[in-house]
Amino acid sequence: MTIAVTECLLRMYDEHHELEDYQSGVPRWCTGCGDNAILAAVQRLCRDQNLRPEKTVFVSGIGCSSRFPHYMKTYGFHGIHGRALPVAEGIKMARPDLNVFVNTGDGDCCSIGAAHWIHAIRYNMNMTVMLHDNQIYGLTKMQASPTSPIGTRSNTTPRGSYLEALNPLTVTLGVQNVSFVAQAVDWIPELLYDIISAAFHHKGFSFVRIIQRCPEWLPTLFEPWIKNPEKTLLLQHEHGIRLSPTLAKVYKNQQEHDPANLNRAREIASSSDPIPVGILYRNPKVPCYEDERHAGQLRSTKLIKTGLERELDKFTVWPQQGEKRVQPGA
Ligand SMILES: Cc1ncc(C[n+]2csc(CCOP(=O)(O)OP(=O)(O)O)c2C)c(N)n1
Ligand code: SF4
Ligand SMILES: [Mg+2]
Repeated sequence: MTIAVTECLLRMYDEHHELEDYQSGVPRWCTGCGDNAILAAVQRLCRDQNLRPEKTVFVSGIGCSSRFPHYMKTYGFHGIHGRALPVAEGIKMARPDLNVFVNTGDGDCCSIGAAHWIHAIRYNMNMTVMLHDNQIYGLTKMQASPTSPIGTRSNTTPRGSYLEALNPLTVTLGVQNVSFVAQAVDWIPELLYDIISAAFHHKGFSFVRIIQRCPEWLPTLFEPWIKNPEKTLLLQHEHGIRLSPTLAKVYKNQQEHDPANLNRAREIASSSDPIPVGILYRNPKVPCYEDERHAGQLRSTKLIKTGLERELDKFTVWPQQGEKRVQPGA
């Protein structure tokens, strides 16, 4: 009896996680970089959800933001530029039981990785995708990205960029099978946490665009929005985010928005001023590709054994006809 109680207590201790169980290393991001706020929110979420580190994986591409997996004491895959999503899909297909998170930059996702992004939306695999959108290539020292506002002066556009910025929200909302789209800003940590948490709880491809400050290359870009709360439109709904009284007092520009309404979501998403913050769209009925393809069954012992034997058979040298077959170990 005493042993059973001790075992039970030990198991509870083992399965309980503190913040430091998810923290790894000292981030190399610049002081004031919005990536720090995203990391803090995600580590808190993992702790609050008591996610098992060995059942959790963070996947990224290349960029400042893509250093994210290094700072999580979980599994991680710091991949190649633009390819975070196919790597994450492969992981989910092989191990649908894992909590899969993706951290990608605006260059990583919307430029070199754009084709993967579009298809990942359609596949709707269960993962939480955070687009760290600082509207610039940070790591490579300030080149214009697809989300840079028109007129952005950068090393590739010294006279100012010529094209209208691509809107990652309207793009995502335009793809078949879209199932979750939200927007957060790094400077309202309470909402950042709530939105990433809602994304995590949604079963499907949860896409969160996080407007992220890069004080190194675009130090004043979001100042007007930070200084004037009227320029942020907070979306709230019983099926979306509920605002705390403190936040509601500061951010008075609010709107009831039912995340089931796709057309309205598209209208709201097209605004960059005010910046809409909250859950734009959620449809829990869209099937996940890994379920449609019964990905979990690929893990059955029988199937793994059959697959392994089939692969090994490719390299087996069978005896010529009439030759005696030598048994291994004979
Ligand atoms: C195939 C390939 N092309 C180009 C690069 C150079 N490169 C590294 S990161 C990067 C852009 C990163 O920008 P973003 O994804 O916005 O991330 P941030 O640094 O802003 O977080 C580029 C072009 C590379 N590493 N690999
Ligand atoms: S360069 Fe910009 S994005 Fe990169 S770490 Fe510094 S502030 Fe963050
Ligand atoms: Mg960027």
